[in-house]
Amino acid sequence: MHLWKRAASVAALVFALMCLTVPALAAPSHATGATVKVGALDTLKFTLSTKTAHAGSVTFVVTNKGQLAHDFKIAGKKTPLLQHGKTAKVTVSLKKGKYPYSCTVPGHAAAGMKGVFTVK
Ligand SMILES: [Cu+2]
Repeated sequence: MHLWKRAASVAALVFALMCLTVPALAAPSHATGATVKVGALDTLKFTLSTKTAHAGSVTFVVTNKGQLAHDFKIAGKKTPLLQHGKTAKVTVSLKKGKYPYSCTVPGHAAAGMKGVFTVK
């Protein structure tokens, strides 16, 4: 009786661990590529949901959370100029390396609206 209870709780623990680890293991195997959420702010900064990805297709979903117009440029591609509240996607195929990104509105990158995205 006591042993059975113990076995049951171990099984429950193993199941709980599997639930935690399986999505983490499954994520990189998706061939569809990574998605990065980008927020453009009037403080002339970008927020990125992650600054790293594995090599392959990476889609940047860029939302302008500011009042000013902003865009997002990376690896030779960029979103249209986004007005307040607008969202656009840019998908690039990236190899291992470092990719600078920036806002191309004059003065914005110089003021800090830029960064580096790392592909592993
Ligand atoms: Cu900008």
